[in-house]
Amino acid sequence: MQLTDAQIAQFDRDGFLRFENLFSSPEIGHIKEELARVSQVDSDAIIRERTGALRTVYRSHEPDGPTASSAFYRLARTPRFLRPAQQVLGDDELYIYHCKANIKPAIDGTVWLWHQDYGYWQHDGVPTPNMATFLVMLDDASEMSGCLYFIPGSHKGPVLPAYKDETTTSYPQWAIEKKTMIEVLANSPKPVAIEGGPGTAVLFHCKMIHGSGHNLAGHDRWHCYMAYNPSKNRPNPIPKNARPDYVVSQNYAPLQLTESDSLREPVPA
Ligand SMILES: O=C(O)CCC(=O)C(=O)O
Repeated sequence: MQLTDAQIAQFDRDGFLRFENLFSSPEIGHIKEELARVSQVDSDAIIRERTGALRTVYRSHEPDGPTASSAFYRLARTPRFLRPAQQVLGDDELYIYHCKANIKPAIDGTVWLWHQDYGYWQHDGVPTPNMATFLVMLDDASEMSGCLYFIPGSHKGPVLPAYKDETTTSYPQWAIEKKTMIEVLANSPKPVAIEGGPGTAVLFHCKMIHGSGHNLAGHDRWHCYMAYNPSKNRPNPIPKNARPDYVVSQNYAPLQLTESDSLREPVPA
């Protein structure tokens, strides 16, 4: 899939682009089956809420490892994701910084405080904020079920002061300081609720200010994320206490665009 000049200009202006029905229902069904399968394994790459409910499943895009899935391997490389990511980052040599599925279960699934992804990734040693993430909705994402909110155009601003929040949820998060965030909200365009149905995809910039609320709905809100980084922008130096490979991948080999766009094709031998 090739973005038009108008789409690239829109990404540059707003910091995100939406793609309705980028994946068909059978494709989403297949990804969900695979995610349900890998989320049963016992692995550090699976993060739980304090209640014990699933929060995040990492690293399903590689050919090996306990959470590996051929559907996610293909999703990372599909031209529907990879080509637009190459275009907005202006670089054909991209690798997956991390792949994760945020489960946000019905009733139990909790908040992601306001943050910028690069607010974490700078601490991982990534030299420049030239990264982008594709999200695909696997369920209905609504305000009730804890959809994301974006502040349009916020990727144009600075990397904001953040603190490591270790109390709000089970997973430590670099969150934007409260005082700063209140000022940002008072002086920015209204946050946009990123609602949509299964198969909707959204590409967003790593400085986009975003967050999401609790899932109050009676159904899960599964989202899958592929974060793309140019190989030349890999963490350098790698910090002494680097986060594990499932969250900050050390496989910097550029992904190859494939002719086949099928998520059912097996991982090559
Ligand atoms: O899945 C969500 O609701 C938010 C996830 C998020 O913002 C992140 O992982 O950086």
